[in-house]
Amino acid sequence: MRNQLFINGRFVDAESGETLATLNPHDNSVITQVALAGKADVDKAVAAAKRAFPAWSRMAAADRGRILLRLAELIEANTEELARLESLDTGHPVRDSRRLDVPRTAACFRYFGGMADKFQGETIPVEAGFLNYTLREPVGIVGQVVPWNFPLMFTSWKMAPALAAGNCIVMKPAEITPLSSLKIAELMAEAGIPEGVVNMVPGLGSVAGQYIAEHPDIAKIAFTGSTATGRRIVQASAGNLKKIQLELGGKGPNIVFEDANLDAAVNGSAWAIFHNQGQACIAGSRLMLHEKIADQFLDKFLPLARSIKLGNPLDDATEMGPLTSADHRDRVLSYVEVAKGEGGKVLAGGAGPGGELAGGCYVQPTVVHAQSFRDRVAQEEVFGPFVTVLTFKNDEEALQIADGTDYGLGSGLWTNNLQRAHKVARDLHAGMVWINSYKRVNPGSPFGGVGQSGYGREMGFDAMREYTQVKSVWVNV
Ligand code: TAP
Repeated sequence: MRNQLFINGRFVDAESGETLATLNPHDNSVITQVALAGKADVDKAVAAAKRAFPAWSRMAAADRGRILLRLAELIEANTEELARLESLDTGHPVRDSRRLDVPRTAACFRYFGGMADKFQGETIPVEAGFLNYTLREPVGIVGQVVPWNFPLMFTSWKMAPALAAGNCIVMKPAEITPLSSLKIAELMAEAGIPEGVVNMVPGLGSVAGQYIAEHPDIAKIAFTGSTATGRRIVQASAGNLKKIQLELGGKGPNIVFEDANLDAAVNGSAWAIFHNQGQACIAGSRLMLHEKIADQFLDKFLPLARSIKLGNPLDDATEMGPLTSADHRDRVLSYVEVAKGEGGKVLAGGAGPGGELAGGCYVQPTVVHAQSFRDRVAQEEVFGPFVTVLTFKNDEEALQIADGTDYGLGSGLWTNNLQRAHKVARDLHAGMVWINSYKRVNPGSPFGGVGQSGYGREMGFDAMREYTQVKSVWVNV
């Protein structure tokens, strides 16, 4: 298990010698001590990235692509180890890590490996006597700060387009979940990524993360995490006017109209909120039911929520694991009291499980019915297996509620009316809409939000635009 910083192609201790324990959320036992990067380590990582940049950025794009394709293969060949590491460190059920996180990580590197030599500039018809064309150039040294909810997948979402475009990277994984990202660093070296191109500095957000945001030699920062930290990053980045990309929180509306296929909507809505214990920025955390079908829907949804099998994430039979940390479990459970205080009703769950899981970071699948869409449980991101039920009378009210938060990330709707589906999709204030489905992601499809959910897009051609800058060249012909 890799537990050191990865700088200039080597695993090394922190300059200070400091380490931080990473815990298993199943029972809070220590998995290992991980080196803790400070400012001096970030400086070393940036210096290594600067040295590597000229050769990496000028390498034939197809050659960069080939390395990423090799990496995708290595990830697939190491599926079991990566899946178990991710589950051990985060609490993801291993069957999800194996079936979703690892294949999606490989798919992302493969997609952008293929993209490397297909993302191109343009020729532009300007005035007579001149040829004008554009070059898509890498931004330079890119800082990337990732959270703890999907560490493996988010490592690929951030690194793959950045590398395909020819940038060098200094990445900080979340302090509580660094292990799978460090394994990816090891595989990157094996795949042939030259030393210094990728540097990994696990450390505290307030120290290493903050310093990456401030660093004068880092040209761009890409961040996924909370809106509050996003704001801090924008402020810290102002010194050298970094290019910024933010993927922040959400409070996803998942709207079930009266004409929906109820069975599909019930299953899809459970997936929308309970996958990864609800720790997803795009989780369908506001379950909005048309009042005509609300009771019928809940008659099916509540037993399904109660039937989800909690357990050790390393057990193949487990459907829901623990939350990723004890602090976070306590924060999620505090919203049960918030709901009660607001006059909400707890329809399912609302506590940690007893028995042998009592010592871990577990929370039962929780469903609360809120009085108003303005209540805190209908406005604030809980980020756990906690769904707030709201009812509506018509399409107009559905949109008012759906768009009635500061966020605008993922959203979903269930209906058999084609016209309504497209009209509501158009009117939703959101970066992503799923119709008769929820929480689909693909490396080709842009991912990101509006409003307090951030700006910029991951995935697809949009991600390549984020990681390049345009140079316009005029030729006097
Ligand atoms: P954040 O503080 O936003 O953590 C995300 C990442 O940012 C971590 O790597 C963190 O480092 C780092 N970070 C923290 N302070 C920083 C700073 N001043 N400068 C640069 N980087 C910094 O999230 P959290 O406190 O762990 O979770 C709180 C809430 O955020 C959650 O309950 C949830 O609502 C939201 N959240 C959203 C997402 C997504 S996908 N949108 C993901 C995670 C959390 P350390 O963790 O190492 O300190």
